[in-house]
Amino acid sequence: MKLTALPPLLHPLLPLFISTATATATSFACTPSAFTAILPPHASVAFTQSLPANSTFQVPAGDIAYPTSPTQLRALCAVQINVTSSASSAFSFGLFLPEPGEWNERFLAVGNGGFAGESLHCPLSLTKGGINWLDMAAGVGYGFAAMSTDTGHNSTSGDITWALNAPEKKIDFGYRAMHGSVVLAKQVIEAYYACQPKYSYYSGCSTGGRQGLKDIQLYPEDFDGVLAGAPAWWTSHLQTWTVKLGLYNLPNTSAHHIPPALFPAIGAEVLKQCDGQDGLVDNIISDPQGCDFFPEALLCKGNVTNQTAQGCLTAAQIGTLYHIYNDYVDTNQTFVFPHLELGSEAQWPVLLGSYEPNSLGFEYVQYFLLNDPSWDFYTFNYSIVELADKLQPGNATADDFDLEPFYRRGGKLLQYHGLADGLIATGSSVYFYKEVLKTLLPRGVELDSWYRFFLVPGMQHCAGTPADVNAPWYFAGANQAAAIGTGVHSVPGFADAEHDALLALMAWTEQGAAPERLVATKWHNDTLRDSVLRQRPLCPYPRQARYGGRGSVDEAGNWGCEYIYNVNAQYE
Ligand SMILES: *[C@@H]1O[C@H](CO)[C@@H](O)[C@H](O)[C@H]1NC(C)=O
Ligand SMILES: *[C@@H]1O[C@H](CO)[C@@H](O)[C@H](O)[C@H]1NC(C)=O
Ligand SMILES: *[C@@H]1O[C@H](CO)[C@@H](O)[C@H](O)[C@H]1NC(C)=O
Ligand SMILES: *[C@@H]1O[C@H](CO)[C@@H](O)[C@H](O)[C@H]1NC(C)=O
Ligand SMILES: *[C@@H]1O[C@H](CO)[C@@H](O)[C@H](O)[C@H]1NC(C)=O
Ligand SMILES: *[C@@H]1O[C@H](CO)[C@@H](O)[C@H](O)[C@H]1NC(C)=O
Ligand SMILES: *[C@@H]1O[C@H](CO)[C@@H](O)[C@H](O)[C@H]1NC(C)=O
Ligand SMILES: *[C@@H]1O[C@H](CO)[C@@H](O)[C@H](O)[C@H]1NC(C)=O
Ligand SMILES: *[C@@H]1O[C@H](CO)[C@@H](O)[C@H](O)[C@H]1NC(C)=O
Ligand SMILES: *[C@@H]1O[C@H](CO)[C@@H](O)[C@H](O)[C@H]1NC(C)=O
Ligand SMILES: [Ca+2]
Repeated sequence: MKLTALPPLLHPLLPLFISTATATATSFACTPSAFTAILPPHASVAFTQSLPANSTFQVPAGDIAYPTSPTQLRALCAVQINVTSSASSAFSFGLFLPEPGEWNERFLAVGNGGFAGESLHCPLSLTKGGINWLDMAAGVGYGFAAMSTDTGHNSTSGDITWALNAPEKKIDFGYRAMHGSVVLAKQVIEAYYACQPKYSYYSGCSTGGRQGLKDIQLYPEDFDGVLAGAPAWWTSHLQTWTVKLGLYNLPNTSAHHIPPALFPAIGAEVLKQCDGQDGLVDNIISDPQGCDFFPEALLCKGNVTNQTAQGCLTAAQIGTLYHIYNDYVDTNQTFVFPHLELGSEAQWPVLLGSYEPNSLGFEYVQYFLLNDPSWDFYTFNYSIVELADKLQPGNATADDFDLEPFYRRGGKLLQYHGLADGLIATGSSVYFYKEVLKTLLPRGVELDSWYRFFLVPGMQHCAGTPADVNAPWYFAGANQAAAIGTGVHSVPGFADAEHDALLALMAWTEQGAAPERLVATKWHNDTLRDSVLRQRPLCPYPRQARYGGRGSVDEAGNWGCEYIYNVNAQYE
């Protein structure tokens, strides 16, 4: 903020006001001692770093979960603060504080996790411990003072061994590190800029989605607006379903095992049958829940010597398909977890391994639930789910559907989930939305004015789309900028509230402009962002995008949002 160019004696009061503001803004040096002076005793400064415009922030060597260094930053002060949370636990958080003149006067907390769409074999980041500098950097691109916490442990995704006999660390992961970091970050921001942020936002996907929902359930005052993608909200069921799902396809010596080499053939058959059932043959399954799929079309005919070459399945393998595409229902017809969607096959190798279920399932049981590393996943049964529900280690599950306090304080919630997500069943987001609806509608609290949920046809977990589908998936959701570059924020070329979900959330929160639709973008090459391949509207659930029948199917303007059923009709 350069104020020296202003005429010094324009108004007798003006120089006084300006000099005060300047003094406050610049008197707070980006040094450990300046931050230490304002922190409570249980918090300490790990480091500070002052970066000029267009810098690269070198991620500290220890952050093994988020090693990628963000580039092309605004001028800012980076600070990491360590916080003692109990006698046996601590967490850290990072803050990027744009220079006062670069600050948009708003706070953004970003979440952890996020299958950033880089690799099919990169597992769901449920427990990743580390500061998510890259998502913070995307926030800085808008001018936010951006914060991320390491949730109190240091691990890559898929590694839950840190949780063994560590109940306090589990609580940090469950909710305490996020809330504690939010509270302290707001204090630091207020001291640094000598004013409170006008609005506080949250953006997170996967575990990040869970963190956002958990936070507004426990602390409705924390955020004015929350963007929650593919939330891993149902910890006690999601992790145990992950074991159950993996076991459907094991052991690999059994007749019912489907080798991952056959997944592409299954995906191709699903696409063939379901693509047109949504009304438009375009390689995108826009309504997998409405598709009538006939798996027996995949049966091997006659003597097959090489199944992979034929791309066909045995009757026993078809049985496994039925398990995968059906809800997990256990004793007494108890619904445990929804099924993977038709169209999710490209991500199946993550959870449907060839020798064990994903570690996010069985390590959750071993280290998070039972504190017994010797537990054998082949002994899994429903009693494990019941135990998880009973113990709820770390109180991680975000299943308080009474979001009325958040609604009453004026909060806005924007949730989304990819329909080709192979890591967290899309139906779990639908279930969450419906549970909130069932909790609040009977009290006369409609959802449409403050909570909207968008399904994203063809999008995988948080980001990305299979190469043969090429569905528009980019709308600046959590982790998405990081998936296409290290210096990216918003939607390059379309930085507006229609194409950018975070800007949409801000317009809704600050101007009351509810998102009637979002427009998702697919470039020919997303990392180059060379030219737009197609754009499509995403519609507030349960509306669905419908092609109007005229003009290019790749232009969002030729599509509308249509109700399948109108849950809010009585209020409109
Ligand atoms: C802060 O926490 C990080 C991560 O646990 C650790 O590497 C660092 O040594 C800590 N710094 C201080 C000053 O406690
Ligand atoms: C920003 O830095 C990059 C290298 O990281 C450089 O290529 C580019 O020219 C710089 N832009 C400006 C405006 O300085
Ligand atoms: C995290 O753990 C790895 C080893 O697993 C270590 O190399 C790294 O320094 C640790 N980071 C921090 C911040 O403690
Ligand atoms: C399949 O193979 C068996 C033995 O190799 C043979 O007896 C049978 O006729 C074959 N069936 C068909 C339909 O080719
Ligand atoms: C079966 O077919 C696949 C795909 O065509 C090929 O890669 C593989 O080598 C074949 N296996 C055998 C045993 O011939
Ligand atoms: C299932 O229902 C029966 C009969 O109501 C009951 O006795 C039993 O405890 C139930 N089992 C579980 C696991 O809830
Ligand atoms: C099959 O599973 C066993 C462990 O049960 C594993 O050692 C082996 O590598 C697996 N084979 C394949 C082809 O994945
Ligand atoms: C389920 O697993 C538990 C723990 O391994 C075991 O005690 C119990 O007998 C099992 N129940 C059934 C119905 O198999
Ligand atoms: C978990 O939540 C329950 C219910 O809200 C509460 O009674 C309990 O104290 C919480 N436990 C922890 C460790 O926060
Ligand atoms: C996009 O462009 C980059 C850089 O040229 C290239 O490495 C990558 O393979 C391209 N991706 C696709 C899907 O063509
Ligand atoms: Ca279609």
